[in-house]
Amino acid sequence: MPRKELAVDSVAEAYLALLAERGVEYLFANAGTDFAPLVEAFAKAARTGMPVPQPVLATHENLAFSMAHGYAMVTRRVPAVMVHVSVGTANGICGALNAARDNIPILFTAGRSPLTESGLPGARDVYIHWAQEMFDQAGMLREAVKWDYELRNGQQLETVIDRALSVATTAPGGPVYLSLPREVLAAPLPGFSYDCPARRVAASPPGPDKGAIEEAARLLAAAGNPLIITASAGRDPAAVEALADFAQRFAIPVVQHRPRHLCLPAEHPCHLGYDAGLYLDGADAILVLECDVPWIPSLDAPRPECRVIHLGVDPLFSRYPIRGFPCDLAVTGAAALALPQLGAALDRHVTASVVSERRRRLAEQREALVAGWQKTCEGAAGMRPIHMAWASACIARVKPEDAIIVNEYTLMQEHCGSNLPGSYFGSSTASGLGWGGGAALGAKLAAPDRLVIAVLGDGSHLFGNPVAVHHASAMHKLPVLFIVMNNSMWGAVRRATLGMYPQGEAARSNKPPLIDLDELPAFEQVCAAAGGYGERVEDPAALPAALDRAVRAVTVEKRQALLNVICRGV
Ligand SMILES: Cc1ncc(C[n+]2csc(CCOP(=O)(O)OP(=O)(O)O)c2C)c(N)n1
Ligand SMILES: [Mg+2]
Repeated sequence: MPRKELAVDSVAEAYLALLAERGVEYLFANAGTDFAPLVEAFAKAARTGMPVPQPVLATHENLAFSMAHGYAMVTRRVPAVMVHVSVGTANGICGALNAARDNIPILFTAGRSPLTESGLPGARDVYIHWAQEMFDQAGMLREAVKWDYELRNGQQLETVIDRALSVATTAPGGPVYLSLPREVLAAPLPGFSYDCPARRVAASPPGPDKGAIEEAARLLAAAGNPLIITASAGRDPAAVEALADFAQRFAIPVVQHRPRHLCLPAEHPCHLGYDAGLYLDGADAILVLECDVPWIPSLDAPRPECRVIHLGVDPLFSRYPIRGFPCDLAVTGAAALALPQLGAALDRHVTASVVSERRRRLAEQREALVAGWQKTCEGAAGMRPIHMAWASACIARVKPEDAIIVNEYTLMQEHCGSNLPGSYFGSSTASGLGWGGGAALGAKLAAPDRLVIAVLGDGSHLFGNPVAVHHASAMHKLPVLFIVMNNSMWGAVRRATLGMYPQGEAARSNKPPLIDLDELPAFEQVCAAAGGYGERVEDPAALPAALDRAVRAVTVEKRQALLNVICRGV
């Protein structure tokens, strides 16, 4: 088997070279004293031309992680993140929770305080090296990662990196964590050789069991009103095509509940929007496809006799402590592999007349749904403060077909649909806020020729460390269009309170506590302070032209832009 030899001086150099060799293009980093051997190795590589990942500086760990997340969701490649020992890890954990629930593979690494108090190269030489050490640094995030380990010596480097990458990328993907003590990185490593290509590779995605597919086909064939609910099937763009074909052939409606990816093109005739609650009652069989929460049981539920099939790489979501949706059949399998097989099996069971009757009904349902959306949008158009439906429709008007939308939960997709697989990304169901701005920058890094639009709430924008985000956009030349749907509040907290206590004190209060965000800064000026274009928009009629100007700033002037859209509350 072919092996490669590298002339390196340190483990740090070999580590970076191996990452590049294994396809890691970027290392998103927030540095500290633990980085000294890596900074040295990067500097040497810049002089010698040895291929290493490109270092991308991020001035907060949350930003580093969300940029990596954004890059990975678009490219489906593994990035590396490196943060400073225990404290940097602590700041990165929210990002790790988001990536874990979104099945995004990321090699999350952190230095470790030097282990030795003197003697070895890299031993402790700053007072923080005592206090920052922890008994179990990885213990903080073990629940959020698929695997964790510490690099103990250079001899084990190849095995450790290959294992980290193969575990992270094997479906269901997710972050892994590797700590890198400073002395180990600094240790001399005369002569490093490794397998090329790697001999420890990721496992193939699971293909479904034939019997389970046959049973699923039987259940769906027996149903008069089957329904598909999905959220993440589109993580794999090949699954979008498979789903579009499957739904179309059998005229099965598809609802995307809180989607994290585009699972079905918005104009597909089987697309029945985003609210599964509307159709649960009529369904007699439901295929829950790559979807952790297909409906909210305390609000809506299918009828007891409705049969429910769950299909996905981990259809039971085994890392969720509790998840009790009815499940008459669980099929383990990647959607792109399973749907064509399910289609072939279903073909043997269904009759053309059943399908054509269903197609007729589906067309009516879709027409009514789209007409309802249209009506809402028309009603919203003149509202001041601006209605999010109108803002979403205005975004739809300016966005090119291949634009990438990063939605930190405020865009209304029914008014701003996308058709291209890989063109829409919603926040992880872990919903650790502060993801959208960084994820949009990572998406732009992955797709420099596409317009990337981040749609954020005023609250989520602040969680995302806006100064750090705008600085990163300028520093790394990643022009993104940020749209802040600013309702001057944590509307979700208000909705939650009114939902639980509709007649309560808070509902009667003009200003219940912990909801309003008074005296918000002029977000557009923060963007402008970093060299971007910024505008505040209060008049709904002025929004389309403001969007045109902002898109122009991003696409023609190649600088970031932010529209601070003053929106209605909830
Ligand atoms: C890290 C983190 N902290 C707190 C929350 C709880 N939370 C969920 S939504 C929300 C408010 C978001 O406000 P905004 O982005 O303005 O959107 P709005 O609800 O106003 O539409 C908060 C605080 C969270 N999801 N993540
Ligand atoms: Mg808000």
